[in-house]
Amino acid sequence: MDETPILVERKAGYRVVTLNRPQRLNAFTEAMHQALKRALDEAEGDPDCRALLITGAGRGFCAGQDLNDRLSKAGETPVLGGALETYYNPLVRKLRALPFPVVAAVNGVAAGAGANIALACDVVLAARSATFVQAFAKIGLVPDSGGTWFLPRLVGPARARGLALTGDPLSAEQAEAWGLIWKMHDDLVLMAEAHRLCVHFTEAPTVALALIKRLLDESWANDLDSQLDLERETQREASLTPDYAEGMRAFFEKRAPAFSGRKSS
Ligand code: T3D
Repeated sequence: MDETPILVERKAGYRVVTLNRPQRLNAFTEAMHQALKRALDEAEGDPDCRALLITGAGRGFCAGQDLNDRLSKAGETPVLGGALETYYNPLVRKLRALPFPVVAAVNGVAAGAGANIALACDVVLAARSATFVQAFAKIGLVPDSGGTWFLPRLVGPARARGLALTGDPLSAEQAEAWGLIWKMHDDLVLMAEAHRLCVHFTEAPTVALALIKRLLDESWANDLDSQLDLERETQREASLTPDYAEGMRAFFEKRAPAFSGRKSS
């Protein structure tokens, strides 16, 4: 069943990573984590990769940890934390740090760590039929994979508490209305929209986008003064890229810019 837990498709300028354990709603096993890590490392190492699309095979996006791997024998109490340290936390950190936009196309239910891994992506699109479920409290756990960080920042403390404490599913429509995700699309057009966005990113000033990701993430820990300083330094960095020069030329020549996405020419 797990022969290929992650599928990778190379497109012109971006890659599509599909979580591929549809019988278990793409729940995570160690093999799937390892394959996903390889896929992300390879995308990061490819200078021609300027965006990444993550989606799920079948009717779900991802149901979080495969609970079959946590069944304990009689008399044993499993102590969790190891998988967070080894797999989930590095995965969330990697998604945030990838030097290009990561688009999640949430094609169906996203539960537990599956929901929060989607939220760790830069732009989250969801099918109308998708749901987001903080399933953890239903089995006596706490949200992980960044859930307690993303939720209050995205939807505010009251809604974050409601979602995390009840574990009730949130529809894609409500998720969009609350600002948990970027956009909901009808099921039939979700993937076309996700690809369209990735193609857009392949033509974008990739280094500036990576700097934007960093600025927005760091803003949570900064006061306004420090953030202004960081913007000044980051703007200097952006202005040294060939894409800034090209953007300026294109503006004055009244044409579309041809961004290379490279750090230097
Ligand atoms: O180290 C650590 O463990 C800590 C890390 C924790 C990270 C976590 O993610 S903890 C949270 C784990 N996830 C869950 O608790 C979610 C469990 N699943 C559900 O609550 C429901 O399946 C869903 C709400 C996601 C979807 O419900 P529904 O009715 O659409 O589908 P279903 O019938 O429940 O599931 C379909 C099949 O997938 C089913 O198998 P079957 O009966 O057809 O053979 C079901 O057992 C399987 N499945 C769904 N989620 C998981 C799973 N199998 C293993 N692990 C799962 N997480």
